[in-house]
Amino acid sequence: MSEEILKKLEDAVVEIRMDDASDFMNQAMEEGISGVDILNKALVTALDRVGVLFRDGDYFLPDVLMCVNIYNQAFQLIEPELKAGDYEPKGKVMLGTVKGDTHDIGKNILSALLQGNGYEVINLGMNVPAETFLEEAQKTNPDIIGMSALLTTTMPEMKNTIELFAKAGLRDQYRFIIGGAPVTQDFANQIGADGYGEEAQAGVNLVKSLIA
Ligand code: B12
Repeated sequence: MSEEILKKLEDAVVEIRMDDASDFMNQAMEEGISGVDILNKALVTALDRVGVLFRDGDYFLPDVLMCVNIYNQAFQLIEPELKAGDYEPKGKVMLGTVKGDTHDIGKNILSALLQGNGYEVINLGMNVPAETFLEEAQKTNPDIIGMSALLTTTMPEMKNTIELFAKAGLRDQYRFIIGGAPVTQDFANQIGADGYGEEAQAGVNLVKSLIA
């Protein structure tokens, strides 16, 4: 039964049926399906399908934006559950999507899961220049700095950011982790990042191991 509702929810997001999506979201929550399952088995899978439709030219940018809008409304309903956890911060993580890049869905999922796992998150948002990462790090002193990029053209900003910290003599004060669909472990090695997470839960595990 729950698989069926999740599939209906996924289809409604992909097919831009806002009212249906809202109904299926309510049904899923009433059935007691966990926020993590709603996220991973309906909402993220929906965006994967939207990505394929966009890539193949079946969907255009306005279609993608409408899907993201429905996704965002659904995500808001489960976000409190994802964030609810024990509240003694285990460490501080600063997150941002790099300069030139306005994709923030994946980063925000990581942010919610980290908070749910008891980490304090400073979320700088999207399109964050290297200089802002540096200024904010000096102000807030995080243990870990996480950068996200979804465009091959913005991935080099991750390298620029780490290099700016190195120039300022501050590289070794922080651990840098990176992620986003085009990013790989090889790329992380190339730019001297301390870790790479393929998906948000892997990012949480990475933070746990780096802080422990
Ligand atoms: C939604 C979307 C948009 C939305 C973004 C809305 C938003 N607020 O984020 C809008 C419509 C605005 C958009 C715009 C554009 N987009 Co777009 N978009 C997408 C789409 C369909 C989904 C991305 C997404 O959110 N996925 C779901 C999330 C959950 O996945 P994720 O981000 O990868 O995150 C997961 C992991 O990667 C990881 N993770 C992410 N960050 C981090 C960070 C750390 C530290 C860690 C550990 C882990 C981690 O955890 C997450 C959860 O598991 C993708 C296609 C795709 N399948 O990726 C294209 C895609 C990324 N976009 C693309 C393009 C080209 C664009 C535009 C240039 C289009 C245009 N012509 O204007 C613009 C660029 C705008 C800009 N300057 O950034 C291309 C990129 C191609 C490339 N090789 O660079 C893609 C791949 C589509 C395609 N196939 O062509 N887009």
